[in-house]
Amino acid sequence: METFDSAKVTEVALVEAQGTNSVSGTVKAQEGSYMVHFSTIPAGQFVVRVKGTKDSSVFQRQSSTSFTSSNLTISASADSLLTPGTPFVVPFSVSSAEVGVNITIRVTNNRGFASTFPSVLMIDSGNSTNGTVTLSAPLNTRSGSDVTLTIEAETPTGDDNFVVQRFAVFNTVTDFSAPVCELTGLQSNCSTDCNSDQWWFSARVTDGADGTGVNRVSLKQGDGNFTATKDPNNPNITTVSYSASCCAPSMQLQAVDNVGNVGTCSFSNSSVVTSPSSLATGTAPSTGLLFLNMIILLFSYLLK
Ligand SMILES: [Ca+2]
Repeated sequence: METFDSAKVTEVALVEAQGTNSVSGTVKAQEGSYMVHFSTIPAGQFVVRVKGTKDSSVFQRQSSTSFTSSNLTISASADSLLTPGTPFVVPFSVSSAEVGVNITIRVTNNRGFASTFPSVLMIDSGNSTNGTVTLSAPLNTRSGSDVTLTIEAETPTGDDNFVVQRFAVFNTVTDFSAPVCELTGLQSNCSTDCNSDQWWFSARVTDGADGTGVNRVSLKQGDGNFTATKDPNNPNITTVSYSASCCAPSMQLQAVDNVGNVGTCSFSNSSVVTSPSSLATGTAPSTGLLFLNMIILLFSYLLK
């Protein structure tokens, strides 16, 4: 164990993760480090607790990683800060008393971030082998949150062990709002025979003044004729138009900004509804739109 400046380690114990039993070790100070000897180690998972003194006050630390007694060991180390949008590489090392065996690797994280890793590692000579886990956090992951990564290794005979690492998320992106939709035109001449009639609308999709911009707009629900084009005069605006049979009076579109915030907007031949996910900077329907809706409602009422 490495020393810290003026700190003095007085007690090191292995504490059962599930339970209260602990095993104290014999601490022996060596040059710049401490050697701790344990006569036995707990069965199952345990953590390492260190007590000592620093500047005449008492301190206590506990390992964030739990261990299990096993012939297989796994260790990992990486930067403690993870930046979303940048692949985050966690090198790890597996060693075993057995040689010439395939070690199965399993990797999970509590945030559901995408990860890549070797599913099998071969220990041939030297009793150890290395691998890397690459974690990819979406660009719109908030700063200040953290992620817990678990890397587990298992031998063909069922001997297994794991290492747990926690990383803080640091993000310079501040756009957490989905794009919003604004109705710009609506025509709905739907009679009682919906088969012979069409409805049509146009809308503007924007990501707000502080947004990262609209990346893509797609049809999520509906089988009408859908187009989405970036305004040639203003790249911050995507113009959408949609026409469909009056027998299919509603549709949904999905708009994604440049950091992956997803908004859903719903439109129908009589009104416009935006979902909560795109309401962050949403605009209320304009008076003109309300007036138009009233005419449509009146129109459909008269037709009944
Ligand atoms: Ca945005």
